[in-house]
Amino acid sequence: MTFTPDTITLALSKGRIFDETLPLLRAAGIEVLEDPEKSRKLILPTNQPQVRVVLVRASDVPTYVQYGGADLGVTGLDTLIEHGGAGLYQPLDLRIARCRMSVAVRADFDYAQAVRQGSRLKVATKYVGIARDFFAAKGVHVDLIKLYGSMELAPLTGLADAIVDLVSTGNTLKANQLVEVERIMDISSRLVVNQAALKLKQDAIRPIIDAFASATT
Ligand code: PRT
Ligand code: MG
Repeated sequence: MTFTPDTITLALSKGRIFDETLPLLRAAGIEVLEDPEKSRKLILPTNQPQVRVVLVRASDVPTYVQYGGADLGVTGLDTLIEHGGAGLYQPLDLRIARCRMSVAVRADFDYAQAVRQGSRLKVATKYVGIARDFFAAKGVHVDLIKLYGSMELAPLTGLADAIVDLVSTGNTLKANQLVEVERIMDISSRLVVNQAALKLKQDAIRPIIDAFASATT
């Protein structure tokens, strides 16, 4: 594999985004030639010599695309909002990896009353930007505690009154005796494209966007 300036690099994260992007790639005639769950490689070749996939941490996808480490990528709206979207063209809602961003508390915590009384809430989350905007719009004062994972543990240990996290089936909340008290927004994954790459590599990138668009609708 040689990487000419015409090489197209697509950033994906392992797991649900990779898995749910595969059918869209197939619709664009692109087959990834290695299974990321079996290989330790971070750069995966495809059946198209000029197209490669790079595997990055989910929260790093927008950064890779912003700075041109990848020409395009697939990222959750949650991650995209936290990143801010600078330098990114966002042509498509891919409608994959769907879930919702919610507020959850311990079943024995009276959230409605805490809000009514104007109490100051301790909120633990990985999504501090989304949480800050949401509570500010509600006029609720919060102390935000930034976490990198296992948010569900925060209300159970007394670290926080509430969490802001992604919910899909609700099983994780249920297993930890937490209840969803607000739905902040619906989440799905977006195609993001480096703005300079879109101009310079139009002929290669446009067909991919178009194929994704027809496979999505
Ligand atoms: O895992 P890592 O720290 O590397 O990064 P990540 O967690 O951001 O990556 P990944 O692959 O887990 O998620 C990538 C994207 O998938 C997210 O940015 C979302 O846009 C989307 N997505 C869709 C989800 C879920 N559904 C989801 N259920 N991301 C996470 N979850 C987690 C949630 O945080 C909670 O812990 O699953 C748990 C809840 O699931 P249920 O089904 O029990 O409700
Ligand atoms: Mg995860």
